[in-house]
Amino acid sequence: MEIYNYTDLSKQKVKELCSRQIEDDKLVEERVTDIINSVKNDGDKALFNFAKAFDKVDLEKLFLDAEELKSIAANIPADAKKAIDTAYQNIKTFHQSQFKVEDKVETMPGVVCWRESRAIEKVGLYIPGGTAVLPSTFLMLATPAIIAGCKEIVVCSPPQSDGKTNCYLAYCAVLLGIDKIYLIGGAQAVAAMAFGTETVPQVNKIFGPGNRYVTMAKTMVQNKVAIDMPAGPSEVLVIADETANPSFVAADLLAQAEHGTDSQAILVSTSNKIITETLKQIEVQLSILPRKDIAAKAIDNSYAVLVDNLTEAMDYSNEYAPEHLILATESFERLIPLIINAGSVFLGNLTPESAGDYASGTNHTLPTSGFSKAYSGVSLDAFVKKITFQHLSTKGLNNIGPTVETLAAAEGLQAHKNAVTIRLKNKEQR
Ligand code: HSO
Ligand code: ZN
Repeated sequence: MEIYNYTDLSKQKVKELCSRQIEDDKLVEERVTDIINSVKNDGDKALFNFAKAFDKVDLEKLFLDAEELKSIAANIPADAKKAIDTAYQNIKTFHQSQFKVEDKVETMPGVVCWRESRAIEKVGLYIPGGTAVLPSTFLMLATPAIIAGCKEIVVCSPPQSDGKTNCYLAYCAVLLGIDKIYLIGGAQAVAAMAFGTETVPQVNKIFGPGNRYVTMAKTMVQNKVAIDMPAGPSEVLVIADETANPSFVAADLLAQAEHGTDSQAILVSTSNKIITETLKQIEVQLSILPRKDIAAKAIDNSYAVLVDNLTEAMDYSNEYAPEHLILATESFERLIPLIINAGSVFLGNLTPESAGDYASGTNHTLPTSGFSKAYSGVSLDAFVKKITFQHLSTKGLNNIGPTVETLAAAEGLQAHKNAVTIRLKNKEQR
């Protein structure tokens, strides 16, 4: 892990350090194009073939139904069941609190405007398999979808080698009342949900993380469906001052690093001592991690920055725009107003990112790769559209009419003007 001194860094170097390495994805793009076309042309048949080619399973059918899910879910260990129940309750409580009815506003006498939310009718949730199966992602995506009132929730996850799903995902489905999991992974799952097949319903918006193929597919189907956000490798930036605990900081950096070799774990500290001790702690803790090979590579791609003070640390963080920001300092309170760009923030020395990854209630589907400069993480809002309404009374029409007429005339749009004039003239119908 390289260490930089902030005062020695040129603006250009800061930019470089903050820019995420995006590989040339030409090959991925070509392959995903082929996959999308196959699913578009051959529907289910293509999905069975991809299951055989990529997941190495001969599927009899493309989904598990409620009965099958129930019987797989029965194998869940009691402690895992309890943990999922607790996480679900917290996620539900937090996302339910985001449900807000907005006030009607009278913008001028007789002109009333307001907004109402309506759930997106059909949503598709992608739950990754591969090196880590993530039941937590299932909870994070399905819970707000259910609260929002989405009518159809299509869940895709790659099949295991036995052609099933694991007991954790099956238990989540039972708990959430989701009666089907489609056994489809990768870009083909995204294509199936974007275009629909004989078995898989077409959806209006696709959510969920995934590998480069899934991400590329989501990018490519955007002229057909909406997506939650562009996704890149997961990342954390930890701001630590002398009140931080190096072993906690190291643990947080490693928690991020174990996600994938391309994950980034950045340490920004006001204290040289904290940096040195954290690096020592990383060595100690890394050596006994089951995913040490993955984590070690990610740590190699990461770095630490020594800054003069916490304001400078915040400047760096805002430029980096992390997915997760941990403020490992007792003075986190005064830093909150300085945060401009971050997906989700973890305050103080006792708040690990893992809490938000699993169970505190906040969503873990967050903007990566600097997109926290412009995107929010997934929340209830992501599953609804806001529709605006307006009503003009006679008084309202009289009040606003001349303004509209003048503006329509200025734009040379006579029909627009007429739509008002005809009403203003037609007094008896008002
Ligand atoms: N840190 C990941 C979410 C996750 N962590 C799932 C563990 N399981 C992206 O925010
Ligand atoms: Zn995580």
